[in-house]
Amino acid sequence: MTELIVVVGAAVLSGGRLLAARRSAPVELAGRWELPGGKVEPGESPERALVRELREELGVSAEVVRRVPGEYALRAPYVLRVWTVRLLAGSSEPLALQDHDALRWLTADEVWDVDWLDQDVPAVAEVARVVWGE
Ligand code: 9L3
Ligand code: MG
Repeated sequence: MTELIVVVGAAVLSGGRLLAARRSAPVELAGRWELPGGKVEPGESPERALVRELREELGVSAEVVRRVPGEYALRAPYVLRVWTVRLLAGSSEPLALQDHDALRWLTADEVWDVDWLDQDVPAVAEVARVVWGE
């Protein structure tokens, strides 16, 4: 049996808005929006992976707040799990995009205005529910 590999996704929240990031690669995902993050490395905790991925992908310092319920299927053997995250002081804006080419801070009213990756849609719905009570 193949072990699951967890992909961590960050629901970065600031001032009641959710950060959405538009992927620039690979081509089949480019232009679609996601909760930023990536694969947990062997021996790494998901929380450390989240902090590492946000530093690598966006150039920000962040701390994990709490787990968003649910587990979202990606192409096997990957599954997506999501945490709410806040940026640390002095790190209020992403500095250096690595795997993305645009960012948006979405209000509750705007959350479905971007073309989320199919796999992120149920995760974002759960984030909206826990954050904005929708
Ligand atoms: N993925 C889907 N939704 C997300 C994230 C962070 C990742 N919110 C998918 C895209 C890739 C795989 O998981 O197929 C690994 O992600 P990455 O390491 O390419 O960011
Ligand atoms: Mg990534």
